[in-house]
Amino acid sequence: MADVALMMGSDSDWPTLEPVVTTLKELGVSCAVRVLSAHRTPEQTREFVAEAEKTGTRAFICAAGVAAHLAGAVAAHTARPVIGIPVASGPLNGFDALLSTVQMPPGVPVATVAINGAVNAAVLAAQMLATGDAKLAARIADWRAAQTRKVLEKDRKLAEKLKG
Ligand code: RP5
Repeated sequence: MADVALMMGSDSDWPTLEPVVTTLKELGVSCAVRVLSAHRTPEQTREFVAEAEKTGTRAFICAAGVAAHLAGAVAAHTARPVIGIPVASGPLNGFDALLSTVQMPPGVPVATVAINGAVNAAVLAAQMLATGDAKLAARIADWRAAQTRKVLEKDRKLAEKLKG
């Protein structure tokens, strides 16, 4: 049983999506990873969503490029939260995937992050799960505090460099 399922339209999307897995790991959220396509494996996609729901998956992250219908197709099969990542592949560099992912009809939402927005998809999924999990909420707060410290450190280093 994994809390989150990451689904991608092709293994060629994986390098863009690896940060989903590393970020969820940092936050202590378990994740199943599958290559499944809305167009090329429609039946297996539907079956996986049903199985994942049965075994307790609480959110789906779906990533695809070009005619990116995976997130929408998954959202059609589940009432659990679906987060879409448009992937920059193909001649339009992800603009096609962005529109295909974000422009869902009313009643079947896909929470769409930026093109290639792997880290934000993971953080958003964790934040959704954290609404009912105080320990996870605390881990997210720590993670964000670490991020703040990193930015402040960069600010300090740049100021030092400019001083001369
Ligand atoms: C999309 O087509 C995939 O999500 C990928 O971004 C793109 C290219 O797929 P491959 O030809 O590499 O399998 O469905």
